Amino acid sequence: ANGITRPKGYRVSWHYNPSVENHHFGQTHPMKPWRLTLTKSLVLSYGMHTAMDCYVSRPATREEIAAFHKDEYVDFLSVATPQNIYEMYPELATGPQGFSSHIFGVGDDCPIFDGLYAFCSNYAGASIDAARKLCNKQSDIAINWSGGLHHAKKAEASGFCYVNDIVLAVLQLLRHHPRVLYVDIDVHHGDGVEQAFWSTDRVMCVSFHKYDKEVFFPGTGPLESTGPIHPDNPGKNYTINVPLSDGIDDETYDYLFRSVVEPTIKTYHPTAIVLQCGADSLGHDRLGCFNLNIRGHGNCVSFVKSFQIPLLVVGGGGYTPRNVARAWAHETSICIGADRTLNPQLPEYMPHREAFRKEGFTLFPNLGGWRRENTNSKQDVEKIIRHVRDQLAEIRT
Ligand code: ZL4
Ligand code: CA
Ligand code: ZN
Repeated sequence: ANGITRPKGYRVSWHYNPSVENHHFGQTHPMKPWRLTLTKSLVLSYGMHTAMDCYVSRPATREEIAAFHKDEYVDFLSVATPQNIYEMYPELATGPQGFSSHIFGVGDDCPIFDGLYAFCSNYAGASIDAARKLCNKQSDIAINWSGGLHHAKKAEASGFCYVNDIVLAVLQLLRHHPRVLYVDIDVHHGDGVEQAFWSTDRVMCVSFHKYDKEVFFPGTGPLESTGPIHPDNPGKNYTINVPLSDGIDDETYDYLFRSVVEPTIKTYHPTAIVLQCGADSLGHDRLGCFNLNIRGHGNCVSFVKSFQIPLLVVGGGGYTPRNVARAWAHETSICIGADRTLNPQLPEYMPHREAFRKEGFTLFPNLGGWRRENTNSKQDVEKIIRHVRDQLAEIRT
């Protein structure tokens, strides 16, 4: 009745534990788990769940989290509460306005909130479950919109990320897959994933991001940062960074994305791909500075999907909740092959429909041409493409 059919010939799974919605970083903190509630609302109201294998994911175990994170850090995350944190670390009480401490990265960006460990283990468990579905070939595309927290380090929370579910999922994929490609379209640099796999040629990391050292978080990811310098290090040239300036539009992004990702896949021959779909690269994002529309963002998913390589799709940033939900619902429809049949007007009856009133209840509001113009010149773009082409020539064996 809703026009959604199961995809013929391939399987899509959706991994989610609604308990992640119950956690709050704090009143004015930009990270709102509410965006996940809205995403779920759209996915279910469009009837897209009928085209996927839907799993309520289980929390990641301590051991699974410790596959990447340091034991002391996992211990810390599992016991820290807003009540005991100042007793354990009195230094935290004296931090200045806008700080990040040296105590496992805790601070304004990464506060200790009630149920923090349950939140972390649940979003991480969903990514690990999704990776397992790909490994045992029960899914061709596995989706976890609550994951994609790419900044978390081995023993440090960073940029709203505590546990790096992407690294954990990639480690799972590496048990069965010789080469994993990681592609990151969040407006921020995927530094945590890059750092974790810096010295290996079994994972190739590609991040597109706004780059302005010392001004835009996290300040890493220049074009020249391509892996270890030492010629004997296997990771040399297995990192690709695409630094961008404000205001990039759909057309420029699409051209650049295709020009980087296609030769990367054709050179590296990944046997699995992880796509981080951070929605803060959309126009009108509270923290972002790009001008992408929902369709422009979604074109990246369509393009990666077209290679028909086992694909793990995760969320990430995204700070204007209604647009995050629009983007991830649209991208779910791309994964199940229903993007052409989905009604661009939102379902008449659905939970939280009012949240979408401002742009007139459409899935595709105009998010371009906002706040800032495109400051990425044709020359900047061509320079990036040449640099990537030369870099890939180095790894061709
Ligand atoms: C906030 O209003 O650039 C945190 C963070 C908390 C509530 C009240 C505290 C007020 C904006 C951001 C003081 C806040 C000062 N509250 C925050 C260098 C900074 C130090 C911390 O999408 N201050 C750090 C992180 C980035 C910095 C971006 C993106 C994650 C992802 C994947 C992470 N950190 C300067 C900022 C607020 C806050 C308002 C904020 N933090 C905006 N940008 C940052 O890539 C999920
Ligand atoms: Ca990125
Ligand atoms: Zn981001």
